[in-house]
Amino acid sequence: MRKIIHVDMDAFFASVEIRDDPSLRGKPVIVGGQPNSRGVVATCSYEARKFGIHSGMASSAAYRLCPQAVFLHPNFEKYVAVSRQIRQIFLDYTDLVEPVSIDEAYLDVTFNKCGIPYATRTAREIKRRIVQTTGLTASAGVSYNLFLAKIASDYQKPDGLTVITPERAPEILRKLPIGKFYGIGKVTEKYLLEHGIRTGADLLKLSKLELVQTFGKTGEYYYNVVRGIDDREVTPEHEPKSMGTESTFQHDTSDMTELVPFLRKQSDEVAAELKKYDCAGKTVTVKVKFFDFRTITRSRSLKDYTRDSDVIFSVARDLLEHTEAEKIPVRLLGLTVSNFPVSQKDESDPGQMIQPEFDFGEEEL
Ligand code: DCP
Ligand code: CA
Repeated sequence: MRKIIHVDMDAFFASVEIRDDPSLRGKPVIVGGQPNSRGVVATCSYEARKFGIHSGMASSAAYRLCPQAVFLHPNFEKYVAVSRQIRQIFLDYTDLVEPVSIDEAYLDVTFNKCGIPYATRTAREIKRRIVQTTGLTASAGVSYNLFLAKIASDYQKPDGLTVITPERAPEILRKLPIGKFYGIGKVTEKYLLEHGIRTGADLLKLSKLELVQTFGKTGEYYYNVVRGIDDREVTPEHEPKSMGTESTFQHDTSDMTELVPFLRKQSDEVAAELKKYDCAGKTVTVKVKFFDFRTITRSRSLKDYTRDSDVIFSVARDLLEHTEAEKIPVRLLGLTVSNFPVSQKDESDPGQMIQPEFDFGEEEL
């Protein structure tokens, strides 16, 4: 049984603006386009939501519903900065963090770095640290799969903490409006409502065959998710540790006038890849596989990080010239740049990994 936490900041853009201008506290605040523009509402404070205002609505329509609302332009740099801060907090608890948007992430805390035995306690601590660090509140959901954790975080917004245990899941799923199920978008929701399927309880009545015939592969997912089954895993952001390329020659060769231009081309490719992913590395490695499949690697570390094709090439060439490539026919050449700047994620101490007995903690719905 896994322990998944879904964390979602409350009225995110609006909360950041209110934090930075306390005179806005308690007022309907709308972040997005101005009322006299063609813009839309990015988000709004909970006070504004009472007037029926929501994300995606035309700002002019929002103004008609609540003329006294304060309309603000978004400050994306500020939101990204907060997003980084919360992600850093998550990484103190687990490396299995999957950000889903600027203000939302899934965490798999089945094995957590701090040895906290309860997912609920972990979630409470994360919420506390988010307030401490950013001055903002988040809602958290705790459960045994991603879908239920997400439903849970939405349950008691704002500043909520909800646990969905395996015992409570069936009841919650039966009552859940059909549009809230993962993968059911506006079109499918409309279709299902037209066919009298309004809640999880209605969805439960449909057989797997019926669902697959109507919705294809997704139908199978609907069948499972309403039964509390969701096998999706928390997939952390991919952080490359190195970038490289290798290829085999058409004919084995010891001819430097063939090998060196090959390495030049590989240096250009690796440099382009490093630029594309905004990476730079300190270590250049050349791999040589000889005709008899004997393979060697030669590396050198530089003083500075580089993604410069000329620098990479000159090091790689020197490394190659110090091998037996000129004497023994070469079958394959590879070039890799590694030793990227250590991200804070890698610096954090993995600490003691413990697997506590299964328990969501003391919290009940
Ligand atoms: N956002 C946007 N346009 C949308 C939806 C959202 O620009 N149509 C932005 C503004 C939100 C942020 O993304 O602040 C996060 O979106 P959420 O859906 O999580 O909404 P909020 O965080 O604003 O509110 P909630 O408390 O309901 O999570
Ligand atoms: Ca949010």
